[in-house]
Amino acid sequence: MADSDYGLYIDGKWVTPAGATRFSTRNPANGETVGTFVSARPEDVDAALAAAERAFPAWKATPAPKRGELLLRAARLLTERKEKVGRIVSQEMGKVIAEGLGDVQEAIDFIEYMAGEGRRLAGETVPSELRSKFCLTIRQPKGVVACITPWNFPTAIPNWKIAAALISGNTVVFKPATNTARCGAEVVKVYAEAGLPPGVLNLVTGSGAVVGNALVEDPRVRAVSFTGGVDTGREVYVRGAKHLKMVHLELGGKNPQIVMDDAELPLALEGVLFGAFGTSGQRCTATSRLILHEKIYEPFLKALFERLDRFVIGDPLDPRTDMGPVASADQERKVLEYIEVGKREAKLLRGGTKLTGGAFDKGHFIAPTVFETRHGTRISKEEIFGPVLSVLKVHDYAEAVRVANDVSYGLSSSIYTRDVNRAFHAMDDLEAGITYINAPTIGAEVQLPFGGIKNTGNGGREAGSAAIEEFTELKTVFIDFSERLQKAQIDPR
Ligand code: UN1
Repeated sequence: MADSDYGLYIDGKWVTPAGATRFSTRNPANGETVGTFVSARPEDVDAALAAAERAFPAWKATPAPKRGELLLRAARLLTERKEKVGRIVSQEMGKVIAEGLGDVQEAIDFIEYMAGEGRRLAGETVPSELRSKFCLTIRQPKGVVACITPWNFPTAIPNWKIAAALISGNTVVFKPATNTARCGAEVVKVYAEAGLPPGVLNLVTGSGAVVGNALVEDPRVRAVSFTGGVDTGREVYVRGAKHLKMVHLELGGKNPQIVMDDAELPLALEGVLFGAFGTSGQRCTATSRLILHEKIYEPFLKALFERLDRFVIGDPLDPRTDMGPVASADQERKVLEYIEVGKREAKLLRGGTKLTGGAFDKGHFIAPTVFETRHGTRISKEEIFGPVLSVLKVHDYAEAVRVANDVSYGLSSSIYTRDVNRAFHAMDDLEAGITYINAPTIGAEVQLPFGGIKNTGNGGREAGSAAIEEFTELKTVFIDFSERLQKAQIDPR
């Protein structure tokens, strides 16, 4: 097998089950094959779950700082391979190489952060209402957990989940998105080579319908951590609910960047270019709405178009490229459909086409697209997940906030203003899990919680120390050393 052909990783071994069918991933910039993978069947998922279940007691019993040492080793290996894996990210997913390397760096950052968490995993101690009684909480792993991850951050997001799950003492079955399976497999390789005991982390590649559902439905899986689209997320939640399991969801966004009339306009311009067209708009945190104060509306758009005219679209591996393709044929179709919707209900100001001719013909390239629209149109409310920006004109701050908040999602948000009081108001007023002041909607750092409100999820947070909450059970312990029966709430006060 070539080194771009991968098996499943089950119980500490790379395996290609007899009779397995394979699928391949393709470079969205040129259609070349990036890797081939096993389409796991229900019996393969079963083997992975059995291995994870067997490995759990010993992994739970391993002191958390020791688990942390293994994570640190994985982080070092990934650091050594950053260049190689970053290129694979760009080849398989299409983001430009600086972002491919950034994806891997985000993975490294988070593994290192979680390695340190092995020396904390803190509970709390709380006073008792009774004498000679001690009350505390400890964190315990949940057991076997399933990590189901998307293609847009194909090394970072798997690690947000895997590293947090592992440091907490869980064992993991990991299903990466099918179109970035090689990135997923490269992540697993790093942990395997770091010396993780067999069964602690298992990789099952394949479709959501077969592999994803089998994981979500299996009673051995105590928690599911899923990042992806809102429709699939809802289905995962409902399936998991039948088994009363904890389902953590990170879903979509329709993230606004507000630019007030007192904003530093060149800075706000750089912000929206990065926020809207970085990763070809395929971040949950991408800026998909630009809410402009009417006083700066015309000059701001003029400056935006001047910059877009010089935007370089093309080969993601060329460091001069500003924007690569969208990630797949499916994604291209979906984005182009939305562009058609936009043409009917709004005014197209820039782009609006698939790019063709020369090297573009082999890939899924879409021109950076800007619509002028009124609030309430589909393109201004639904997640598109592509390089499509809706521009909305507002009269004042109150209207900006009203428009910003009037969507079903609430992940990221941003305001550019030099008025410090207004910035603090925005911090409170914007309905989102993340608010940036004078910075774009993308680019969260791993040591802070990541997640959103409304249809962006179901209340949980990833990253930061919140990640530990996702993957642990909180146990309350009462230690009575009074040597008599004490009755809380009943004994005389
Ligand atoms: C995502 O798109 O789901 O904050 C993750 C950011 C990145 C992570 C995005 N650090 O834009």
